[in-house]
Amino acid sequence: LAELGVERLRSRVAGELIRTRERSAALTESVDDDDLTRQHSPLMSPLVWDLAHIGSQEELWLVRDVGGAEAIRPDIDDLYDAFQHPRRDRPQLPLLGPAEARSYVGTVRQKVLDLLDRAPLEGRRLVEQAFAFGMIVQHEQQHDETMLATHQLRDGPPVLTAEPPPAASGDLAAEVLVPGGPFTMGTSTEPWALDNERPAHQVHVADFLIDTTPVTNGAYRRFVDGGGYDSPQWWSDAGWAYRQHAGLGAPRFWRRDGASWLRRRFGHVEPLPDDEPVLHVSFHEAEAYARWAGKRLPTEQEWEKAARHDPSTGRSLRYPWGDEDPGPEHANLGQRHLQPAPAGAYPRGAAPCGARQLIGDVWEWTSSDFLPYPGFGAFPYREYSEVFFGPEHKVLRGGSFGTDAAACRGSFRNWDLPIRRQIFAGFRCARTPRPGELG
Ligand code: AVJ
Ligand code: FE
Repeated sequence: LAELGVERLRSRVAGELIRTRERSAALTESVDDDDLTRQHSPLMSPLVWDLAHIGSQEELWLVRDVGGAEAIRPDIDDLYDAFQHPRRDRPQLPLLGPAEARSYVGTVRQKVLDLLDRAPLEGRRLVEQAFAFGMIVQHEQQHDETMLATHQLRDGPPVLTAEPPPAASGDLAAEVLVPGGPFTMGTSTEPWALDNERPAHQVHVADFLIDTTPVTNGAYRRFVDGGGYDSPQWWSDAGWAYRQHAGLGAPRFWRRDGASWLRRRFGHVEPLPDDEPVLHVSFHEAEAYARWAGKRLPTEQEWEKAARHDPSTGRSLRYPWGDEDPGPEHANLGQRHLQPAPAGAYPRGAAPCGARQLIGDVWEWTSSDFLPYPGFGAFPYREYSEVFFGPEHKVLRGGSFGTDAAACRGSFRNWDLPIRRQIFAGFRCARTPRPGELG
């Protein structure tokens, strides 16, 4: 960080803040005020809550904590505290209206850009301060992905547009072997890594095979059409109870059309594309599919080893393709496309083991609970991740087409409840080699 030079750091941070705000604006300007204030699903906040919450966090962390400035709107702290009000209750709160919310986030941002101009960004506090700005960029980007999920839940004609993703290329083996041995998991050097990604530590992972690509709609459809949702043998007890209670019969947003399937995507109803990674499945559905396929979900450790371990150097890479920041040739990130690319796209994003699309396209469920790494220290707040550690949350890895590069890397950890389907999540399978299989 220090090597970057303070002026370059300032302009990089300002650039990221501005670029991120453009996305928040696009997501909240593409719908009318009624759409902004309405709740499209009890699982989600009204879009106008996310918008003002973005400003409120920015006021708390940057204007007040880093800048030491006076509060702008201390009266709304509680309204936008995610821990005080569950999403389902947020539409009943006396929220700022669309115009007020826009003007509030603009006021906060102006103060933050002024602060960035005069922040000393030096000495002992450099890393801490630069991290606080990075954390706010990532926080806004995470809410932009959440707002994109709200757009997916919203009824009505399409309002968002994007070009289609690139095609698949090359003949791929279905799975690749990752030989057993140690690797370095997590990071102590990635400047914007959040507390839960730290510190770097050695982990021993036994031989495993992992799918080269995420599981596709075509493959998943065979599970659905073959009665997978009516066969408790494939499901865990908790998964089956959830499947029964929620009356699940297919991934969210699928609709039967005679013998085939349609899916709804940001207001477009279209034939289900067989070659695209399956999306909008819960952990329980992913786990049931894997068992049906004679496989299992990868552990978080296996996933990260497949994504980052470079056997030629023994190092862990920042991304599957190397240490270079993500570009459009590497991965489907940043809402550049509003759907996953077909399985087998992004040859330049392949990991050393040969697996593709580990970053971008769809978040991937792992079999692991969200737990701290050895040596974990909460930073800057317990509320960012520590309060979520435990068996009730499962880890997702890799980011989706809705995730921005600023909030995605090989070490990045996402988490959610195993019943959640509105997030842009799919999965890939793994398995332990059969005795004698490897010769
Ligand atoms: C990391 C995506 C689980 O959205 O709940 C946003 C990110 N934390 N505001 C979430 C987050 C606080 C978080 N996830
Ligand atoms: Fe938040």
